Amino acid sequence: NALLVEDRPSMGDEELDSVASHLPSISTSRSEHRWGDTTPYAAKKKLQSWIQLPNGDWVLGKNLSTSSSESIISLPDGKVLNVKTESLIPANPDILDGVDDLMQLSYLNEPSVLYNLQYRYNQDMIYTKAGPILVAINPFKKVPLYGNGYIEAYKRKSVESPHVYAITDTAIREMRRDEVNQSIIISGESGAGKTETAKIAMQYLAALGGGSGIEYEILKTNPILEAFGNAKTLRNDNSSRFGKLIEIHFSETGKISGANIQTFLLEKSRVVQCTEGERSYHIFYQLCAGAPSALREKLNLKSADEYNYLMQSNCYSISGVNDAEQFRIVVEALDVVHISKEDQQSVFAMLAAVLWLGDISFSVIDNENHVEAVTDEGLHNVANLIGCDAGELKLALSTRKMRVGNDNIVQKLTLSQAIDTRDALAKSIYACLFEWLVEQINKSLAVGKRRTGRSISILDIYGFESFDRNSFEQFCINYANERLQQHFNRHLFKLEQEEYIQDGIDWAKVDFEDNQDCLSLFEKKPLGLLSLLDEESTFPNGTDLTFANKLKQHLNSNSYFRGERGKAFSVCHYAGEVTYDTTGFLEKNRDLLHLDSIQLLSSCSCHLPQIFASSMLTQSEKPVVGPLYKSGGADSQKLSVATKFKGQLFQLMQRLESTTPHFIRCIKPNNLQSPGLYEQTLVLQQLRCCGVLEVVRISRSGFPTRMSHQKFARRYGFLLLENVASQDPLSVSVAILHQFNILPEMYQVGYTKLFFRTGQIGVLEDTRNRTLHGILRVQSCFRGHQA
Ligand code: AD9
Ligand code: MG
Repeated sequence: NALLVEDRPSMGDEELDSVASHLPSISTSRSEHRWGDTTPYAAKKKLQSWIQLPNGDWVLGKNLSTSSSESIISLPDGKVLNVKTESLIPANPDILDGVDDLMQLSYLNEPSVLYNLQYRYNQDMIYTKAGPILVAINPFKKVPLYGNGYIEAYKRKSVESPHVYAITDTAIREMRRDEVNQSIIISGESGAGKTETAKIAMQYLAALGGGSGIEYEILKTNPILEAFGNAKTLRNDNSSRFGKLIEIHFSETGKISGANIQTFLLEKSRVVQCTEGERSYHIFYQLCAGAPSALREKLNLKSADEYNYLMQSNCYSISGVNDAEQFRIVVEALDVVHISKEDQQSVFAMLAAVLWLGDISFSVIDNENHVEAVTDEGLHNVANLIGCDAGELKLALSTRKMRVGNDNIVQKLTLSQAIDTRDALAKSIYACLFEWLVEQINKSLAVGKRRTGRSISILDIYGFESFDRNSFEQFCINYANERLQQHFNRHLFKLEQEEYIQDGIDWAKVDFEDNQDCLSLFEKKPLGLLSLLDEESTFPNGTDLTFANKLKQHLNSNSYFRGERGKAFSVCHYAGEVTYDTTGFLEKNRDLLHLDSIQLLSSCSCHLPQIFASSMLTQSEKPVVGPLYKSGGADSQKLSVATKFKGQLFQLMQRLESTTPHFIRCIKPNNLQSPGLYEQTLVLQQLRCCGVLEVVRISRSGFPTRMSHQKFARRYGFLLLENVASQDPLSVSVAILHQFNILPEMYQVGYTKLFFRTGQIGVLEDTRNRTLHGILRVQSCFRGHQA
């Protein structure tokens, strides 16, 4: 690895090492001693810099000579380069290699951050702190960091390395100490490890707060929600297609007393449509592979590769996963969360109904291209499974009742309208089933009587997304991330501010950026992205194009918005610019299910369809004949998807505001889901998107390096050329600052600590190392003479 080439000195290593080991360390953290020990001391005498290669990767170069304009640099592969001095980015002294917390780095630049994370990742140390955040880099293999032994060690605080366990432990302690609810906010892009991280945190909570037995139930919600809400995508074999907040409640004795799960924005479209190489939700394949014969017969099940909805993506299995075995695990988990066998049968019937819906076909019945559902196996099976008359189902899929003026008329459907109606029904049944399941689970986990009202919430939510083509889903996801980012910024700002105030520092000199302007672009009424989307969604003649044009007409002067060619527009998010293609926006936002379909469900003899219908009707004020979705005005009936999501998000933020947050940022080191591969540019882009570099930037704009007066005086005091009158650490420290001409704006003197702008300590360290090296050379010469 190019970055890890060691700068081995030719002689005197041991001697230098032994002297170095007697010097006070720059930090008290144990792990740092560990890293410090592995590095030959003499390596520190040379100044090192980062040089960017044409492919974007960074390599560590040795400065052979430097003038103000040009420098001669030798690269790890032996090449010597002549480069502009201003293009060099300073590297940290080797003593800081692999530090536990990026904030300990003297130079907080991007290559140094990347290198430090990689240094640790290569040794399976996948967790690193960045100030208050935990960074977790997906190992894509089993790493020996988990289980009871580790849980016990973190509980006793006998290990200090950053870990999800450590974060969770802090959350538990702070909940008890401050009597404030806590939250663990996990984000990162698809496949970065959020869901695994959430499970690791839950494992720790269950181990520490277990005892009542409810913790076992809580852990069993994972296989259920993953079966119904996760799918294989091109990015992740087990991708969550919904956001999740699980709130775990504690009793006065510190035991888990119950939990509550809230889910966000399930990707419904996957049920009816799925890209090549991806799969629909796991549960469909599990059911087809694992249902016992009596159930197969009852549901008339075929194998997965015979259903239209599952056939289109041409992908049926996941390597290393046995769907039949998973089905057994899910059924067992359903038992644990007290879903009755009868309800389980209904759930499977709904799943089969969805699959059979996809097999219903249509035939043209007149010369105006109107169609009618074909009375075949598919239609009969669906009718049987949901408990309705086959004729009624056929009618609901082939016609639409409308109210024109004062007349009720029946309109026949064209093929594409009929397919949309059928697919909308399948999507609704599945989404309702998912919601119903979560509701049942919540009933089972309902908090017992002996609760304290204290809780720890874990948020596993999709991170910022920017693809080649971004649609309505990315629009919602990125809006959510913009909200979370604001929460994050404000929290960090508060933390920093508290520390400065505590040490008597003038914190007004720290500047923070807020993303409020971008949020306003989304939320402003009536001329924000969400309002305009809702408005256009209510117009019968509104199309994606008219929507895009309206945006351009009203928002072009907003600096966070840019109209693009055709139906597209761009938003400047905190994590970068994203171009959205509005194709499908209106339809996805309306999420239309016609009243005919709802009425059909409510007439069914099975109880799940009835529950689904009534849940849809509670959203409508009055059942009228006609398209159900209309927003604003007297006959407002169903909230648009974006508005509902915005409401959920506000609620979520309110809940989070009242908690002490702990942030975990998951990073995916490569796109191949393969162990050991660390792609710098990919990691860098994520560090930027998930706010790690923002934290780094914020602290760089403040005074990130902190050292107590004592430690500073001890470490650099011997460099003083003149004796200081008073030997107290503060006077010695101030004398050092003066001697080295450290500019007043580069540091602040607090009550207990010195606060430095980034990079300042690096200069002192270099001088110290050069001086020490000089002393040693003199000593060894002297000894040579004696001999
Ligand atoms: V998505 O947005 O839901 O598509 P996640 O949730 O971020 O995504 P997930 O937790 O599912 O990613 O992790 C993806 C895969 O990485 C897992 O299936 C594991 O194979 C792998 N992984 C993640 N974290 C760990 C870990 N700590 N140890 C071992 C891991 N493997
Ligand atoms: Mg996930």
